[in-house]
Amino acid sequence: MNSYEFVPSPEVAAALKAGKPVVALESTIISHGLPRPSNLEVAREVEQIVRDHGATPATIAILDGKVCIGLTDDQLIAIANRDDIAKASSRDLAIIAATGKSAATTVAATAHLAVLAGIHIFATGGLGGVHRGANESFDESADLTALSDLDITVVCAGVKSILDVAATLERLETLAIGLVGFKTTHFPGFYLTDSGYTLEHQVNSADEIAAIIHARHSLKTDIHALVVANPVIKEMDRVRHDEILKSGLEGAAKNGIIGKAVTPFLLEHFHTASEGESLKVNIEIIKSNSALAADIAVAVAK
Ligand code: PSU
Ligand code: MN
Repeated sequence: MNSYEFVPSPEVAAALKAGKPVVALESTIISHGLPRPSNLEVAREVEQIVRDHGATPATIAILDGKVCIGLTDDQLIAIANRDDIAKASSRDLAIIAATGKSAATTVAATAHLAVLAGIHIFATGGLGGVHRGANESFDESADLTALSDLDITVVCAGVKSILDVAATLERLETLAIGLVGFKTTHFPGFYLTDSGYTLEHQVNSADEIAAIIHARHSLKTDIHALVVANPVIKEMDRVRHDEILKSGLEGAAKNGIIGKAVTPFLLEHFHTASEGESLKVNIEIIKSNSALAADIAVAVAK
């Protein structure tokens, strides 16, 4: 017997049953990654973009102990505005669910629940990864280990530029997570179109990615995730970016920010210090990734 409720929304359940394309969307970006009130506007817009591209959006979260695969508008409002929404990685899911609490899900937790629900395409902003100074702090996002174990294709704008990009790329390789650049061989750095690191593989269309997904299945490499790195078109001013990153890292160290608080702290610092420039870029990223994820889901379902 399930001791918790696991409920796809009627829209998502119908799409999955009919074999129609579905795209998973994470909720931590809504609760902890974007400021109010743009977080709710963006969450709604992103769902609409997925629909406009022919797929069904499934924003994933836990509300009052209920595991939700696809949210109603009231539930989106709750994730965006309620003050009791935790940030849940995979390890927190059962604890939040069984104790009747509420949480937004990170990339790791969203991907886990998506696969459990039968959804294999996922759009997010930027993946978590290895933090700068991780050789001492050991701060590496659980996104990486979770994705090494899940059959899912994640569309993202690379990893956040707040991270140690080189170390994250090494970990992606070790963890057998596939990596392709969308129309680029430059690994994107989230707010920046080019992190300075080169990608081995470039793909140019959703159909090409669908072919890779089918081949992954045949070759049984779909036990690990595939990451599609989709660079943002208009990046942040680089000089400003580097200055803000420096002050953000100093602020985090000075204030003793650790664990799951690090990423939200740095993102918030960026949005405030750049007077909204990083926010604009972040919103573009999530919109463009959602559109591409929907195109891929449609191509896979053909
Ligand atoms: N990308 C964004 N905004 C975010 C995140 C990613 O544009 O808020 C979130 C994702 O949920 C990701 C998480 O899984 O940050 C990583 O957190 P951590 O570094 O604590 O693992
Ligand atoms: Mn961390």
